[in-house]
Amino acid sequence: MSEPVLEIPEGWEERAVDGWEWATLWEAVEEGDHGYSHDRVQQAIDAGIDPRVILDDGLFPGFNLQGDRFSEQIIFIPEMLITARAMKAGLALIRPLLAANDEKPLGTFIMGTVLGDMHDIGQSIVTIMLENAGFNVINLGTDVHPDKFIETAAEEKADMIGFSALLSTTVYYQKVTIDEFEKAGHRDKVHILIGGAPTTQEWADECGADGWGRDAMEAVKLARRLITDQRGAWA
Ligand code: B12
Repeated sequence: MSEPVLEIPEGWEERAVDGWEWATLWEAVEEGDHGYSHDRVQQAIDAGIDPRVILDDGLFPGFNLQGDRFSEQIIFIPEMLITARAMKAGLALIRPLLAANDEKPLGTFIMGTVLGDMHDIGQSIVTIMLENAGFNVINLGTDVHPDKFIETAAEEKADMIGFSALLSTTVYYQKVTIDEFEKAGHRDKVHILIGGAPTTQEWADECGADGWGRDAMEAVKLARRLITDQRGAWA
């Protein structure tokens, strides 16, 4: 077992502004200081730093360091949770900037983490990127029951749905939820995308999804490609 180290993003100085430093934010996210994380991200926004740069260079290094420690069982749920909270305090400020888009939405996308799974950082980032790309995204949060996905998709006449899962035990619910759409007679009305670290293209094929996104950028590319193919109409 190797001790995880902070991975400093290469070339971060060129992407920030003169005299800027990220070290205090890396440390704040690592230590779960959500108040500082919020304030430092606000300062970065005020200084005119690109929100994507704030996410990648400012917020992720400390989060990834703690994530690696969590995976190695050097830290446990309480520490990981406070780091996640600090990450989300920063994400909340970046979100409206990335999503500022007044044009007619490309389509309605329902996003959620499947039943039994509480992980939401990855799907929140995908949500932000989809909003930024022009989708109207309704995020149902975590631990979402298949019925809730179906009910919301019907209410909102969704074009696309995304199921996130981070646990090898919950990826199964991606298939269960897809099967429930089939049983309810709605499967042909929506494009279904899946994602989350343990998922693969093979799993997407096996569980009957229309696509798999390795990361947020791929999710956006996929959604933009699929939206051009109209599905059956909602009643
Ligand atoms: C943060 C975290 C937590 C936090 C979650 C906080 C939160 N609000 O999300 C807390 C502490 C609550 C937690 C709890 C647990 N966790 Co946890 N957690 C993690 C950790 C460190 C990071 C996950 C993360 O946010 N990654 C960063 C994001 C950006 O990546 P991502 O989610 O993969 O998302 C990207 C892509 O996958 C994709 N994507 C994601 N969703 C979607 C959806 C669609 C539609 C598309 C197209 C793409 C897409 O785009 C995203 C952005 O690029 C990982 C380990 C790791 N280093 O990954 C473990 C990890 C996922 N957890 C794990 C475990 C075991 C647990 C617990 C069971 C621990 C326990 N003993 O109780 C509980 C389960 C609770 C539950 N029922 O869900 C294991 C899972 C092992 C497995 N294979 O099943 C991991 C891998 C750690 C490990 N190695 O042991 N965890």
